[in-house]
Amino acid sequence: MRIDVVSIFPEYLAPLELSLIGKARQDGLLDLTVHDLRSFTTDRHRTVDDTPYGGGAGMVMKAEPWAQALASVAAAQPADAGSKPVLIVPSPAGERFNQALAYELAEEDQLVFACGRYEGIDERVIEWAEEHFTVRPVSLGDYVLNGGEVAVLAMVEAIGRLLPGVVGNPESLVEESHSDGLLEYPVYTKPSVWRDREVPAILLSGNHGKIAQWRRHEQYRRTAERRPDLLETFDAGSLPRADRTALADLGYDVVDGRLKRRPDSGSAASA
Ligand code: 6GU
Repeated sequence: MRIDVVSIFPEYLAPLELSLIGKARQDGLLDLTVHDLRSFTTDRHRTVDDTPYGGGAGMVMKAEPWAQALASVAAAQPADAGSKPVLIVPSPAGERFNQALAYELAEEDQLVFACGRYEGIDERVIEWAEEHFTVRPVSLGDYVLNGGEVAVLAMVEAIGRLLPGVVGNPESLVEESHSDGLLEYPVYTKPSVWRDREVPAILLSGNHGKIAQWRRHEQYRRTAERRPDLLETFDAGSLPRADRTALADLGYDVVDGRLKRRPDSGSAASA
């Protein structure tokens, strides 16, 4: 995969040289280039922003430097690419980033991230970019960051670790939070007793069927307690009886393949 990041703070992306993503770049699994937006300006002051039409606080990023930068990275499209590159515009006004979108974007040949600062980028750039890219404004969540750079660090890590060969043991991708629409079960390591706290006995039993069932039920318990919204969209169409019993204990019944919270059930956290 090829990734281009355009930013006025290229140094902000330095962590992408470290750890798993840094290793993936060294190994040639990920071809990532960070571009300085200011190098695409033509005036003496390397201006990237100006005051907003219509008035209001803050500054808006000018269209032309962005068009020059994006045209340049679009021209660098891999020769074997089958489609237009995807232009991801980090913005609190975008669609929500999640694990499903990470998997979807991990299939692309080229991703371009346009890091906005200030009050955002002149909207005409976004319209113009549709000619060269599939444009996707994307948000990490319902809060505001000063610019797209931190969001790009998060998204590149989430996407990059899904590329073949980046994570050493691909099985660890299967058993993690959100891979199956639920939160992950709790994990423990030695010693079996630590400051008078014991590891759940089932995990020491050697009974792998029982352990798998316990972990599954812990996933339901945690998800009901912390993220009940995830259970509303969870596909409960073909769950084993043991799963349905565990969910019933938490106050959820399966109705038409969906989980329905029983009105008379108490706090989801109590079971
Ligand atoms: Cl992707 N960008 C910015 N600037 N702020 C955010 C965000 C993204 N996601 C949440 N807040």
